[in-house]
Parts: sequence; structure tokens; C-alpha cells
Amino acid sequence: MGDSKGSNGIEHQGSAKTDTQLFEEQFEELVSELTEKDFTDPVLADALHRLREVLQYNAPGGKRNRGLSVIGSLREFVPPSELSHDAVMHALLVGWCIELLQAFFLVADDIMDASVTRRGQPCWYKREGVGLDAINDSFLLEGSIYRLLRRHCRGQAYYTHLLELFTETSFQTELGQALDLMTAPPNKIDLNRFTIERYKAIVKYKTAFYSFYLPVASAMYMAGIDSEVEHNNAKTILLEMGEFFQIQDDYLDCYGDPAVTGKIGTDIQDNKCSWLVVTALGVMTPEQREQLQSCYGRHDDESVERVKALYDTLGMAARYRQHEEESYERLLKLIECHAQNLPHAVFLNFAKKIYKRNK
Ligand code: DMA
Ligand code: MG
Ligand code: MG
Ligand code: MG
Repeated sequence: MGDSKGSNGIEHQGSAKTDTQLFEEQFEELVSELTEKDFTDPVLADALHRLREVLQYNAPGGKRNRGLSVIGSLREFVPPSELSHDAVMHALLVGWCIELLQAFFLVADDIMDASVTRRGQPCWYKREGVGLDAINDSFLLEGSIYRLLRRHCRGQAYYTHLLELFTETSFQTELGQALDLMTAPPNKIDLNRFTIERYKAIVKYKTAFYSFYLPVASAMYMAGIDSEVEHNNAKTILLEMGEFFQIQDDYLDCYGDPAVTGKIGTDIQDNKCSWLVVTALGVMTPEQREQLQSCYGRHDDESVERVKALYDTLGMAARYRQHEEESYERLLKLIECHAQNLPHAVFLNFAKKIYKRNK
């Protein structure tokens, strides 16, 4: 979104860079800033070298939907003639801050979920010589966000709003991760834990706030929209989208192609409260429930294959596709009801990117 417009919102003759190009170019600058300009004490050279490696390995390489949707949304909130080049560059920077927040969560998430690959490469903690030092690296990624915001946005009217938004969203995500982990204790299989209510709470907190509300709310504050009513309207729509996005993530964990998603699924082995297991439990017989009890949350390939075979018997892939259709329809209705004063394109652009995704 916004790619067809010039970098400063004015139509140029062919030579203007797209937001995506500007976004990509900005990354190396931000890395240099964080690793060369902030601290000049020579005793820190090794640590700053480490920070550079951590940033370069973990921040780029994703789909960048979250990061790019800050500028994409800002372009919908502010008419091109009123959007300065400076404002665009700030929106790209805030976009990178969201990508850094995501990188921070993912480095830690992969340790906690015992994952193997991410974005088509080994998870950072799996790299030779990294291991649990990745915990501190995740803190470095988080800390980088606030250094960048301070350096670039301190003088802006929306600075405090952004700081509160980022810290609040981080806390919500951490609470969501806590629920996710507590609902999936290793070696304690209890299918009664997997209710739809618990599922909705987990995904709202662990995914929807940071992936959907955060980028749009950032753009709203940057556009000077700080009314609680409008933020709540946007939140209603975006949290619904976020819930569906995590349902897709759960579906892809089992049915996605790792060559496309860049990650190998671990939800069955990890005893996760996934949409697949919650939905399957609602339609299975007591005999099938007993079978599931004996093979869910186990690491041997045979148990995992038995869970997948049960999902196939229950037609989970088709149930997912049906859910996708229904969810899209529901979302369009929510946009009609709740986006009266907000440009519908903000939400429709986002929806277009995520529905029918395969990565
Ligand atoms: C991800 O949930 C949530 C956060 C906050 C990173 P997940 O473990 O299902 O994500 P993934 O499938 O990408 O590991
Ligand atoms: Mg994970
Ligand atoms: Mg996880
Ligand atoms: Mg997942």
C-alpha cells in the first residue's frame, strides 16, 4: 500500500522511490546509528558489533506487513499535500520500531517454543555459539526501539503517545505469551484446558495488539488522531483481524509449506492451544478425544503423525477455509459499523494482505 505514490506523497515522473524502497534503505542507516553513533566508548566495540549482528540477522527478512502499514495507514489519514517528506521518514522509522519489537518477541518465542527455523534460516538461538545468550540479544532488540524513538521523535507532539503505546502493547503481548505458555505445559496433557474462550484470550493478547492495533494506532497518533473513541473503533476492527491472523498462523503451523512459511511447525509437539486442536475438540467423538489425549503434546514423529491424521479425518483444512470466508465477511461488516470516521482503506488494505495468505 502507498507504493504507487511518491515518497513525499506527490506524484513524480518515474524517479520517485516507493515507500518499500525507502523503508529498505533506511534499515542500514538505523543499524549504523545504533551501533556507531550512540556509543563511542571504545570499550563497547565488541558489544556493538554483537548488536549489529543481532539486528541484521533478526530484523529484516520478514513480510514487513507491520512495519510498512505505519506509512500505509498514515497516507490514508493525511492528504498527500499535507504529508511532508520528513513525516514519511518518521513513519518509516516507527515502522522499523515495530519490526524490532517483532524481532524481540520472535527471538524469545523461538527459544520458548523450541523452534528450529524462522524466515527460512536457523532460529537465532540455534546458531553456533549463540544459545541462551539470545535472551540478552532479545533485550538489545527491545532497547533499540526506545533509542530510535528518542533520537528521532523526541521533539514531536506524538512522542509520549508512541512511548505509552509501545510499552503498553509490549506488556499486553507478554501477558499473552504467558497465557500461551501456561496453557501448554510440557508433559501435562489436559485437553480440557483447550477452550475457545482461552484461545481467544491468548491470541488477542499475544498477537492482535502488537501486529494490528500497534501499527495503525501509531499512524493515528502521528496524524494527530488521539481521540479515545476513534482509537477504540480502530481497535475493535483490528483485534478481530488479529484473531484471524493467528488462526491462520495456527493453520499454517500444521498445513503450511515450510519452504514458503520459512518455519517448521511445533504446535502439536509443544502441546499448544492452537485453533486446530480447539476446533477439532468441538467436533470429535469421545473415542477420538481419547486417541488425541494419547498423542498430543508428544515429540515422537509417530504421535505427531497420528494427530495430523486425526485432523485430516475431521476435515480440518476445509473447516479452516470455511472459517476464513466467514471471518472475512464479518470483518467487512465490522468495518462498516466501526470505521465511520476513519478511512476504510486503512483496514481494507490490511485485510487484503492477510486473507488467503500462505506465508
Ligand atoms: C507468536 O505466536 C506470538 C508472538 C508474540 C511472537 P507463535 O509462537 O504461534 O508464533 P510463530 O508460529 O511465528 O512461532
Ligand atoms: Mg512460536
Ligand atoms: Mg509462541
Ligand atoms: Mg505459530
